[in-house]
Amino acid sequence: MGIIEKNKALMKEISRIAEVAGYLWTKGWAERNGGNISVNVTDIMNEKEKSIPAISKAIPLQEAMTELGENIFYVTGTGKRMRYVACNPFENGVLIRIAPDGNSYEIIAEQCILPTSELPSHLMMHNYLRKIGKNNRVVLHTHPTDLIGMTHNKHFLNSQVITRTLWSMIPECRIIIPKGLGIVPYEIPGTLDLARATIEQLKEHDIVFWEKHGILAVGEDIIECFDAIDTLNKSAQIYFCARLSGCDNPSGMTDKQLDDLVEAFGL
Ligand code: 2HA
Ligand code: ZN
Repeated sequence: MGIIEKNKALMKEISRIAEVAGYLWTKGWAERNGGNISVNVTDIMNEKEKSIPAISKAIPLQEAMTELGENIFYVTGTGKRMRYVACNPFENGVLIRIAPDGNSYEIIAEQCILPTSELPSHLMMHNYLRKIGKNNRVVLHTHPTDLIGMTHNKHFLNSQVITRTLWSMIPECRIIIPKGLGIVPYEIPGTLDLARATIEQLKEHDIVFWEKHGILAVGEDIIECFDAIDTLNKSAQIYFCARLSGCDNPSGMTDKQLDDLVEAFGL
């Protein structure tokens, strides 16, 4: 057994990532290689584990990740499918270590698989969140069908409008996503422009829509990130069901009903 596999906390975290990858696939949100996950696991590794020899050469990053020097991340692999991450997280993802100066990274386990094409944008987000003092260890990106469908409607490409609509479909949504949603107009996937626009939205939100593409959530815990997206998608489904039931423009819960939740749950 390798040094990495002996770390029970790390293995538990990797199995939680695999659990969520399985949910993304069974939900139908992870066609082919859709979606990607990165989790900062530095805090659950000891010094010896953190300094294991690299299995790749240093791979340069386009921008220095000054806040992430020597940090270690589990990241899903480029072109890898969530349904396979679910059963074999180390054959479909890697542990990477950022160089002390933040200018490059190297792969340290288990196999030399290249990380997701969205790695630069994930790292930019981790770097930004660390800079502002947040302990958001997780960046989760996926393609939830119902939510993406809503971003095809121009009316919903407004943070306040889509937040109000989804909040008002079911009380849990107001409670579980208290900061609402950010919106990023369409950008080419995997680009730093998409990352920069997302970071702007992360100043006020933990969940950001990418128009006609998908959703990105940041947080401390991967299961909670999944739960938040799942709750939002459920709200979107209720919106569509309300329309199918004959209500052309479901108004949802009233402002007063939403405000009462803020008071009742101390949001
Ligand atoms: O990893 O979802 O946005 C595939 C994607 C890119
Ligand atoms: Zn995507």
